[in-house]
Amino acid sequence: MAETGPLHHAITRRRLLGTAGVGAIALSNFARSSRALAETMTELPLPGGPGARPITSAFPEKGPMILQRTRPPLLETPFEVFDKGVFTPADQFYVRWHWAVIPTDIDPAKFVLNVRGHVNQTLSLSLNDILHGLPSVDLAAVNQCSGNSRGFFEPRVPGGEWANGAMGNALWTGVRLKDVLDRAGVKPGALQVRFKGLDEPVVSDAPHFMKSLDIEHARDGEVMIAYAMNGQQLPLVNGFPLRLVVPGWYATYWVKMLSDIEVLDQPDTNYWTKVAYTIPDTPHASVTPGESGVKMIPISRMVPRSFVTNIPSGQKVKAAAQTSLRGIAFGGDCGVAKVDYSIDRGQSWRQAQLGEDKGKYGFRQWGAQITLPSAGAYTVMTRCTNVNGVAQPDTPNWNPAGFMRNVVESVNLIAV
Ligand SMILES: Nc1nc2c(c(=O)[nH]1)N[C@H]1C(S)=C(S)[C@@H](COP(=O)(O)O)O[C@H]1N2
Ligand SMILES: [Mo]
Repeated sequence: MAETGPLHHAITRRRLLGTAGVGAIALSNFARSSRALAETMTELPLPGGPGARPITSAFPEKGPMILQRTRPPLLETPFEVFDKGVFTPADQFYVRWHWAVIPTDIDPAKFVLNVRGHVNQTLSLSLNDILHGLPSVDLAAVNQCSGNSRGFFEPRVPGGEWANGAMGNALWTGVRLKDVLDRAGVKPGALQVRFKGLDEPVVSDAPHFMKSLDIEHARDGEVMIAYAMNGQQLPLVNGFPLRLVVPGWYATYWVKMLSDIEVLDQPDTNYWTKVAYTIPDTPHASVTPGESGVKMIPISRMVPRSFVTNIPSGQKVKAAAQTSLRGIAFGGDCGVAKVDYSIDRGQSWRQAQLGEDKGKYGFRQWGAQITLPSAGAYTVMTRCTNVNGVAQPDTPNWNPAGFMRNVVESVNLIAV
C-alpha cells in the first residue's frame, strides 16, 4: 500500500467538501417499479432465467446498470464494462444493500465516525479529522459480493440472481483502520472489531447490518476506511462518505456509510456476522444438493477467477484466422500468478500474456491470440492460478446460499 502524494489528498478533500449538496440526491427514485425504470433489456440468459434483464440509468450518480431490485437497490454492472480497463468506473460499479432505510441526505460537515468499546479513548471523528489528521493511502482491490454469479448455480438457489457483474475493482483512497484504532488505543483483551453503517432495517426489531473482523485482521495495516474510489468521492449508493475496504475478502465485510466502529472483548454473535454469510467448511465451500449436517463457517477470503471480456458467449468468429482474446483475472486473496486458456475444452492449455500489475488485490488484464482451426462450435476456457498456487477448479462448486462461485469460466464461440 503506497502513501499518496499531497496532490491526490488535496483533490479528494476539495471534492468531498464540495458535496454539501448531496442531500439533493433523490433516493425516492428507488421506490419506482422496475418496469418504470427499465430503458432497455440486456440478453444474458441464466440457467433458470430470466433470459433478458432490464437496464436502468435512473439511480443517482449511476450510469446504465442491470436492475435486479429497486428497494433496497440491487444493481449489476453490465459485463462489457469489464473490458474497458482494470478499474470499474464508480458510476457503473454494482450496488447491493440489505435494508431499505438508507439516508438520502448526508451532510459532510456534520457526519461523524464513532470509535468506541474496548478502547482507551472513545473517538468521534469528523470527515475533516479523517482527511487531514491521518496519513492517506491508496490500494487497488476487488469488491465482490459473496453471491456474485449465483444465477449460474445449478440446481438454482434462492437469492439475488446475479450473473458475473456483482464485482468491481477500484483504486480506493482512505486511511488505515489500524491508524484509527491506534488513535483510540485498543485495550488488551480485544477480540474483534464490529462495523456498522447508517442504513437501518425496515422494521425496528430486525437486525441492523453489522460485520466484524478479528482484531489482528483489523490491525493488519491493509484494511482501510475509504473516502474515495478511482479518485472521486464515493457515490452515495456505494457508501458515501466512508466505507470499509477489506482487501482479498468478500464484499459483505466492506461496510458502507460506515459510522460506528466498536472494539469487542467478546466474539460477535450478531446475526450478520454469525448466522448470515456462512459457507460449508468443505473444499471450495461445496456440498451435494440436499446434503445436511455440514459444519458452517463465515465466508472470508476470495478465490481466483478469470473471464473473457471482449467476446460474449455465442459470438461468431472467423475460422482459421487469428482472433484476439482479452479478459480480466484476479487472484482472490493474493496476486495473479498466471492465466491459462484452452480452445479445446480443457485438453490443452496455453499461458496468456498478463497486463500491468496495479496491485495484488485488483483485476489484472490478460490477452491471447487464438486460431479456431475450422468451422464449428468451440468452448474457450480461462483459468487463473494465484501466487499461492490456487487455481479455478474444473467443476463448479455448489452450496445452498449460492456463495463463492468457483469454476473455470468459458465462452462458447462459433467459428465460421
Ligand atoms: N452498510 C452496509 N454496508 C454493506 C452492505 C449493507 O447492506 N449495508 N452490504 C454489503 C454487501 S453484502 C455487499 S456485496 C457490498 C456491496 O458494495 P457496493 O454496493 O458498493 O458494490 O456492500 C456491503 N456493505
Ligand atoms: Mo454481498
